[in-house]
Amino acid sequence: MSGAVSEIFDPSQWRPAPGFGSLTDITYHHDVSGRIARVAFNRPEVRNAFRPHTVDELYATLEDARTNPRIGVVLLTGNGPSPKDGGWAFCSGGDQRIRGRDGYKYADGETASSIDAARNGRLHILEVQRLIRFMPKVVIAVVPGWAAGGGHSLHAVCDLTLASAEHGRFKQTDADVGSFDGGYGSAYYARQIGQKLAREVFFLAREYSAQRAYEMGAVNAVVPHAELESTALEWAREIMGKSPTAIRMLKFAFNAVDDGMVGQQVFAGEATRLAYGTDEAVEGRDSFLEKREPDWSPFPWQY
Ligand code: S0N
Repeated sequence: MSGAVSEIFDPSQWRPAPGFGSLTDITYHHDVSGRIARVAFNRPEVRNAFRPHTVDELYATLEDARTNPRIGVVLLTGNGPSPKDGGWAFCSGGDQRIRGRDGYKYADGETASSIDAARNGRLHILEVQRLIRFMPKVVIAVVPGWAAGGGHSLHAVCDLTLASAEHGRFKQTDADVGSFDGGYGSAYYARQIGQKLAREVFFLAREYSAQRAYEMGAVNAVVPHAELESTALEWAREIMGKSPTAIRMLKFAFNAVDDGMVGQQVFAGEATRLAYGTDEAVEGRDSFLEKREPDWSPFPWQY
């Protein structure tokens, strides 16, 4: 099918997002209404593992979706299947061929003096996690295959997860490869499924089917593989029928209890934005500008 980036991608529903023609590791589309974004890992030959460049593209596309006022839902997924063996993946985390002792093994043509020391060893996938977490839009992990390692953490930080019944697989390999996501990937994940189960997932690094992940509370729905993306679009369209302000405030309210002072700051910032739209706040501003005492008399002490 012309324009297809993945076997279960329907090109009639999507358009390439403008301004992102040179992406290599990620594909980025807007749906035909221009209100839903699809961001996909595009390295199926390595189970959609991310290298630093992948994370750069992931961040840029998600940031574009965040700042597009027409977009309310982002589908985060992985293209597939692998041309090598037909395997499917959402994302298998950090590309272990790139990772070195210092977190960065030189690519072809790079030398110690040619790489940017300021970028050396950084784990900017955590910046992507925060972008998903603090984006005032709904991010749905659409899991067509493996969610492993840092890919498992990404699904955990997304607002919702839909998984392929046939190919969806979940595995937290961090302890197998000497890696650990000590933030949203583990602590917040434990909030989702409970401490005992989360510790099992991390300490034993076993494989879980989509159905088992659903039973554990880590997945919202298990969907026949061929219908995964169309179902995700249906969910997204249903959410797009809701109040943008209500969705934004709800997401930040859900976040606040686990995000400490930052969670309070984000929620309170949105509350202040709403308050600025009231006549009461306008009176406060105008009284200052007009060098007079504010007149609060029209505004009751509501109860
Ligand atoms: C996903 C798994 C379970 C799939 O198993 P399956 O289906 O048996 O396929 P394989 O034969 O294993 O894989 C097919 C081909 O894909 C390659 N590949 C798979 N995953 C990766 C990967 N993460 N990095 C590089 N290559 C990968 C395989 O090598 C194979 O290639 P060929 O055909 O050439 O042999 C299974 O593949 C698996 O367990 N994968 C590893 C999962 C993992 O441990 N990920 C890393 C965990 N940690 C993190 O992600 C944290 C993030 C992070 O630390 C980080 C961030 C940025 C930069 C670097 C890092 C870093 O890791 O330090």
